[in-house]
Amino acid sequence: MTMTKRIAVVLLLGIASTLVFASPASAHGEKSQEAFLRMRTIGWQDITFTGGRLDEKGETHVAQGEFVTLKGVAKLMDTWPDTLAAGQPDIGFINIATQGPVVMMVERTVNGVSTPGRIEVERGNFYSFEMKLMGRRPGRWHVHPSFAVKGAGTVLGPGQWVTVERADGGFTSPVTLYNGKTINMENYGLNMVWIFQVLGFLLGMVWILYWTAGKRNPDGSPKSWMGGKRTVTNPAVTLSIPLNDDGVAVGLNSKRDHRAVNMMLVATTIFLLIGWIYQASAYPVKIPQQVVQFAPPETAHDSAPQLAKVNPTVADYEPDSRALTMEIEVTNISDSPITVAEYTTSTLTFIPQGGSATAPSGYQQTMQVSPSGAIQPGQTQKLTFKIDGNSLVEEHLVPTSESQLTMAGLVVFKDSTGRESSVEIEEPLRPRF
Ligand SMILES: [Cu+2]
Repeated sequence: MTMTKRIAVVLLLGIASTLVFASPASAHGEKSQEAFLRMRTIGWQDITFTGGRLDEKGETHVAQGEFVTLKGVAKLMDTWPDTLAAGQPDIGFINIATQGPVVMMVERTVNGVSTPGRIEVERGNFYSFEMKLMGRRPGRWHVHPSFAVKGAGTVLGPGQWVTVERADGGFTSPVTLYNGKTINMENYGLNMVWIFQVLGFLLGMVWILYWTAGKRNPDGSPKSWMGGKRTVTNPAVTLSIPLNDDGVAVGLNSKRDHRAVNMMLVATTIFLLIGWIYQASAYPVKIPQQVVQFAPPETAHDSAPQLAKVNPTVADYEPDSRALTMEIEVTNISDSPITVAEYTTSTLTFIPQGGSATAPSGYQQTMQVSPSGAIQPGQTQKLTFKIDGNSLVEEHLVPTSESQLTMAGLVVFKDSTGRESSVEIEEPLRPRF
């Protein structure tokens, strides 16, 4: 078999194997980041997906064009690791993470303010967000809230399966322009985009083929008008002549090549000129793409009085039984009795038995808190959290093989009047192997 044939067979087998054996991706890298990064960076709380219809598994169904609203609170935690590229995070972006443009972001607010783009962020602050999403591409998708920080990366909160069902007439995305005309964002100007893409591609192909395709006679003369150029077949010569020498003297290029290149230059210039004249006359009114960047106002979460002070003392993970035990000393610094409402870390929310908290159903777990009673004002109490670690294993949140053996997250307390406040905890995980 010749080399070319061999390559062709390999390529064919490759394509065939992806067509036959590959299954659609069921995850999208949400568990690939180190556990300590996901636990120490963003604290997710009260994540809800509303709108559409829930099926018996708790998954959301919407038709194309219908809305689902994703709400929640993200805390940029003080436990943010200094080792992350952005030692002091200052620019953030709250968004969703899912399998491509399957829903459309219709409106996003952060701390009650419309937020089309990125925001200025600060460690220790809370960001209460709301994103209105419109079903776009039919299919079953996993949608997460995400928090990106410039220089560091993106972490994901708990997700929800959202099935977008095909609607009669498909998906349209109407937008009313300044001139009162309504357009469909799904295909607006698409023809022109295609025409310019294809023409530009063809110009590029002419250039590439001119310099590469075709064969030469044994004596080195081209077999056809664009027979294989020596620039490609003689790289040793090409490399040994000076940078600004076109190599006519050594037979690399010819007068004919110069003519051909000049013709391609003229054609490309005319192409760009036509494009420029077309856009200037077809779209006379336009504004540059806008940057809207600001620091969101404070939320009730930022100004809420602290109810408790905590001092974590033990984090112990038993690999065989997968039992996680955490001990924390809690001091009630408020004026009424308090109890633990939840412990939230990365995508998971642990709720004391008999308690209730808001989190997507797939990410809600129970934990045993002992003693279970309320802590009186001024009192310091040692609490033990017992957590079934299977959900941690499932979410790749057991950091036993990482550079930082640590458990972190937010412990949320509530008092008898319903006031809530959260405290960050971070405790080295006692290694046991
Ligand atoms: Cu997911």
